[in-house]
This record gives sequence, structure tokens and C-alpha cells, in this order.
Amino acid sequence: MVETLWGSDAVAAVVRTLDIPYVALVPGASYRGLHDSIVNFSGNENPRMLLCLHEEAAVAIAHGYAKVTDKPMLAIVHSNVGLLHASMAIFDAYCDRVPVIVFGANGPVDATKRRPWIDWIHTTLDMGSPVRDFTKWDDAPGSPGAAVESVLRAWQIATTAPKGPTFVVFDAAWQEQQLEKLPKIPSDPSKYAAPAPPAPSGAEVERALAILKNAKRPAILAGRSSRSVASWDARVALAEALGAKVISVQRAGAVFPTEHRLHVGHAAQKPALDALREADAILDLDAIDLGGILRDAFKGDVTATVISCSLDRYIHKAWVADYQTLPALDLNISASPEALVTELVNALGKPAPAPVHRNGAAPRARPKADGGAFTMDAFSATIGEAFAGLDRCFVKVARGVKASDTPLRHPLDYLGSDGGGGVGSGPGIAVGAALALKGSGRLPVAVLGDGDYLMGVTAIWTAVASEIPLLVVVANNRSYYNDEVHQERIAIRRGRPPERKWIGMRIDGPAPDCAKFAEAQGAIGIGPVGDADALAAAIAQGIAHVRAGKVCVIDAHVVPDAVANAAVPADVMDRAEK
Ligand SMILES: Cc1ncc(C[n+]2csc(CCOP(=O)(O)OP(=O)(O)O)c2C)c(N)n1
Ligand SMILES: [Mg+2]
Repeated sequence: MVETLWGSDAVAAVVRTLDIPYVALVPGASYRGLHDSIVNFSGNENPRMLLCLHEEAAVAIAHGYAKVTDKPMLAIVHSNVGLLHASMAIFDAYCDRVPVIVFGANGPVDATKRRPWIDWIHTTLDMGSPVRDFTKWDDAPGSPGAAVESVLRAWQIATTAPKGPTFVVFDAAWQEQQLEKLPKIPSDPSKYAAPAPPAPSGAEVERALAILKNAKRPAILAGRSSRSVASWDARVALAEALGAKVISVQRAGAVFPTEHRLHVGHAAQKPALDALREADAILDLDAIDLGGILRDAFKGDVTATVISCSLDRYIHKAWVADYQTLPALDLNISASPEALVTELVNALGKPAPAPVHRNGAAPRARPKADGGAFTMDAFSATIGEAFAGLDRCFVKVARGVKASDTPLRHPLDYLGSDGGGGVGSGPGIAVGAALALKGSGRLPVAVLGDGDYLMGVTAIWTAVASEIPLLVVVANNRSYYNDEVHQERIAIRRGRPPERKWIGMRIDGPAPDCAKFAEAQGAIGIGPVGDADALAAAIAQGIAHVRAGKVCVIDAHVVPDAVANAAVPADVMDRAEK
């Protein structure tokens, strides 16, 4: 029997050549054709469907997956409504420079083919417009044949450095058209793969090397990087060969062994800012907000010679100022930072990285539970102790968890921020990262604020339904506490009562039961726990559950006030006035 073919089969046919194992989606009639093609034409393989309860979770899962693998997953969202739900997660992936391919659907664009009402409100003249300012590219191919090329281009652009999300929308009408035969699907998709990111020129390498070798106090600012061990090792080798102090950028995740004798801290910490100020040459490796870091370190004229290596300028647009402060540079290299590091290490005679010399910081022990308040400081120490020595990946850590409690020894030890600072991204990114880590032996752990957890909580269901082991620990202060700190400052500045800072902030009375939110979705919920010993015991149980393939959420009740000081540096709110 010759199988009847349909327009959307062309999309499924090209996608299955692309090494995209999963698609996270919320269904909708605008792509019922494509949905059928993935299920019945591709057999729900390459990609396999992960059903989600919100489009924001679908894209966040793809985001988390790419944070671990550096490779894109697919997310599909229904017409304008699904895209609008997905938009914040697309924004986060864009700001995080993470490749995600989003498919959408529209129409029928031909009005004569529309069903009354619903097909009209879900048809949009320019579907990509709401997300165009924070995607790298979008397209609306007009036929199955055109869609094949669009999909290949979406894949190529998403994975070309600097990476980011792309969006392709398919017309419902041609998805459902019968085809005589499939359009030509390239047999070798690697011919459409992203090019290698540009390497620095020989002259740039020479110049950078001369500056760094002549420096008496060189420093390296380690920013965005792939999660590759080779590039991690190369950075260590370079720092050692130069005797350079290393300052890491916490939002970029694990980029340098934090216990290494040359690592002085992350860029928001005083010792790191001091080291930068004392440096006579600084090598920036795609730090997020280099200009802001230099401003914080020098508070005026930058006295060091600054070399910056980044490709980020190629993704900058006008809509969001994620390009940050414009830094003054002595040598501005538009190339892959990883390529520059490799070239520099080669030029220095390829020294191997030495085994890490610990910088002397011993892990803190969890404080004895003494019936007092469970502060964020105690919470952080307990997290640090519970996961010390374990092969684990902190997907995200809540405000107030101290970096020194969670030493980083491998690029997958910590995945950094969500990129766009969108509350609610935590659970979805955690599920996507856990999906990528499944079977690796590395335990995925997300330590989330209660606001972040509750806003994105339905992503947990996808982890359970798709058998993705994951541990979530909620630092539950029953508040959007970050913003209480802001209200407190505003009230003090205005001579108004700061004790009213909690109004419109506290998620309490009733406090949502975070463990029950997990249980309601088929996960294991533990807690609330209210002291260090109980949290340590809960984490031990949680780890066992996750090792047995389960999803487990631990609800830890912490005291709100303790988060405040750790959360917002005192000068941040006041900076605008200076
Ligand atoms: C989508 C979105 N809405 C609102 C904010 C503003 N905001 C920043 S942090 C924060 C509080 C987050 O609460 P939680 O996750 O509980 O962390 P906490 O500050 O309590 O430690 C809010 C509301 C945001 N960044 N993103
Ligand atoms: Mg909170």
C-alpha cells in the first residue's frame, strides 16, 4: 500500500534527520496536521513528544536541555495564544544565548478555508512579530517544500554562535493538504549545519599574548562558555601558564574550578572586584556585562589594559538592552573565546592543567538545628554539605545560596541563570536539564525560590509523565522577597514605614503547600521542613528517590529576613541616584 502523504509530513520528514530527540509541546488545532505527522508519519520518534501543561514550560524545557547539551530541542506552540504564553521563555533563551527551535502554526491564512470564529481569532497577519525582537530569525514558509528549507535554516541559525531561539510558523491549510510526493529532503543534513565560530586572527592572538605576558598582574574574566570539559581545561591551563587570577561570572554557570588557587570569586564579590582593580591586564572571555563589571571594579577610569573576546555583538538588537554597558577596550576581538583560549594555550607551549590546588576553603558544615530561625545562611550551608562530593548539577540556585557552599569542579556542576530574569523559568529549565542528564549519573538539582517554583510549577508534571528524574529544593520564604527588599528601600528613602514592605509581596495566609503541588502532579513531596537537620534528612531521602528514577520536591521553610542581605547588594537600589 502506498501511504498517502500530507503537507505536514514534509516538516516531520526533515526534522527527523536533525538529531533532535525531543519535542516539548502543548497541542492545538492550528498544528493538528503536524501533530499527526510526528505521531503517525515519524512514529513519535526523532523527536519524541513531551506533553506540557503550559507553553512557557515547553520552551523552558527546551532551554534547559540546551543548557546541558549545547544542542537545540524543539518546542511547538499553538497559534497566537500558545506563542504569547511561550514568549517569556523564548525571551529567557534569547538572553541566555541558548539554541531553541520553536515551531508554531497559523491560519488557515486563506480566509476561505477558515472555520467560523476560532480559526479567525487564531489567525495572525504576522505571527512572528511578538517574538521577533528576541529571536534570531523567524519565517512563515508558504508550502511544504519551502518549509523544508525553513526548518534547516532555523536549525542552522539557532546553532550558529551566538546561539539563540528561532521560530517557524506553518500555515494550517498547507499542513493539511494532500501531497503527491514529499518535497526533496536532504539526505545529509550536516551540509546545513552551523559553521564553526570564527577564530581570532594570528595578529590578534599575538597582540593578546604580548599584553598578557607583559602584564605583572593579569586577570581573566571567565564568562559564557560551552559546557565542554576541553574548554574548561584550556581555561585552567591558560590561567596557570599566565599566573592570572580568575574571576568567574556566576550567571554563566560553572566556568572555572572555584576552589582553584587562582580563582578569586565571582564578579559580584568584593575580592573579585578588588582583583580586577589591581590587575594591569584583563582578558574578558565573553563576560555577561563586562562594562558593568569594570564600572563596579574601577569606579572610574579603567587602569588595566582590557582585551575582550566575544561574538555577542552579532545578536544585539534594539528592543532589549541586554548588550549592557558599552566598555572601552584596548583590544576588541570578534571571535569565539574558546578558540582564543586554545590559540593562547598553544602559543604558550600547550601546558597541561595542573590538578586543582585547593584554595583552602573547607566546605561549611550544616549548623546544628537549635530551634532558632532557619535562616538562608543555614539553608545554604545545609545544601552545600548535602551535595558535597556528589556528581550533581545545580540547574539553578535560589537567591541567598552562597557560591562558596557549592564549589564547582566541572562545567556541568552549575548551569547559571535563566538569561532573562523571568521568574517562573526555574521548574521548566530544571526539567529540560534533567532530561538531558537522564542516565548520565549526574544528579539534577534545582534550588528554587517559592515564587519561581509556584509560577512554573506545572513543568513538574512533565517530568513525572515523561519519567525524568529530578530533585527540586524550594527555598520557601513565603514571599516574593526580592521585591520586599526593594519596597523597604523605597519606603526608607521616602520616610514611609518600611514595616509595610510585605503588603502585596507575601505568599502567605495561606502559604501554598509546595510539597502538595508536587504530589498533586505525581511527584514525591517532602516537607515543609523547618531546620537544617530536617532539610539534610529530606535531601538524603530525595537523592534516593531521584536515584530510583523519581521526581522529588522538598519544601524548606526559611525565614524571609535572612534572604534580604544576601539578595540585593546594598548599593544596587541606590545606584541610579549616584
Ligand atoms: C516574570 C517576572 N515577574 C516578576 C519579576 C520580578 N521579581 C524579581 S525577583 C521576584 C521574587 C521572586 O520570588 P522567589 O522566587 O520566591 O525568590 P525570593 O526573592 O523570595 O528569594 C520577582 C517577583 C520577574 N523578575 N519576572
Ligand atoms: Mg520567595
